[in-house]
Amino acid sequence: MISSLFDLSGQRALITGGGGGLGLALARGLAQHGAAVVLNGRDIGKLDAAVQGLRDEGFEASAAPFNVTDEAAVRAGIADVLAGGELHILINNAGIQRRAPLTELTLDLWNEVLTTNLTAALLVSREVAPHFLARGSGKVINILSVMSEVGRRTIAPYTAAKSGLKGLTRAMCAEWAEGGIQVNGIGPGYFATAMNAALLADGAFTTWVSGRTPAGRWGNLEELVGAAVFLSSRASSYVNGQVIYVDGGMLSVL
Ligand code: GCO
Repeated sequence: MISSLFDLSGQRALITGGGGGLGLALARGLAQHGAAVVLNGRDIGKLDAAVQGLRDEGFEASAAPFNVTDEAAVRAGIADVLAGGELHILINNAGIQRRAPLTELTLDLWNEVLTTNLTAALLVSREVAPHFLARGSGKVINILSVMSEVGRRTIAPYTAAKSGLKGLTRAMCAEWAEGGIQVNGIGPGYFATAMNAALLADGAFTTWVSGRTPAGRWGNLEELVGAAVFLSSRASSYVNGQVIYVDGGMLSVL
């Protein structure tokens, strides 16, 4: 008898920033393990195309277009998602990258990155958690980064936000674990996403990443799915406040 420990049938997952890249790869992975997925984003055209793509693959998918940085829009957006059915899994994946030296950093750019990469996770989770607590179960997965542990030149806002998100993951664990919610993080290393297009176009940088990573290469998006399914399933019922780094060993070796 095959164990159903990682089976997500009957579960419904909301993925912020789910219209492409890492978010869509995670959504597809959860759908491949039985979950119905709700893709959030701001670009309705992109969302609809992503949803249609998943439906063409035979998966149950829908769109939830709202701005995760806007408190009122989040409240209304989550109300719409919950009106469409039970929610069991929340993946806070929405994120942006802006690169500039600290001495040239504008307050607007700082706030834009901190709001999207950190505050949004709070706004969305704060709306969803009461629903999970009322039922006594739920999964929150925050998408961190190796920048939750280390720094790199020109990306201070991103590094501060992802470091803060690690702390927020623990704070959520502290307050929601006894209510039956597991809150954990996934820390991707370097993956070929639109956010990293400028880096991928830089031969010296891509070579540096491969050389700096014990696995000797960048990650493939589907290599993030295993950690997401584990943290979304019964297999992680006693795992809380943890971070799984999927980074090819980058953080473990000098
Ligand atoms: C950068 C990249 C990184 C990666 C990722 C690594 O500028 O170094 O954008 O931040 O995207 O976060 O974990």
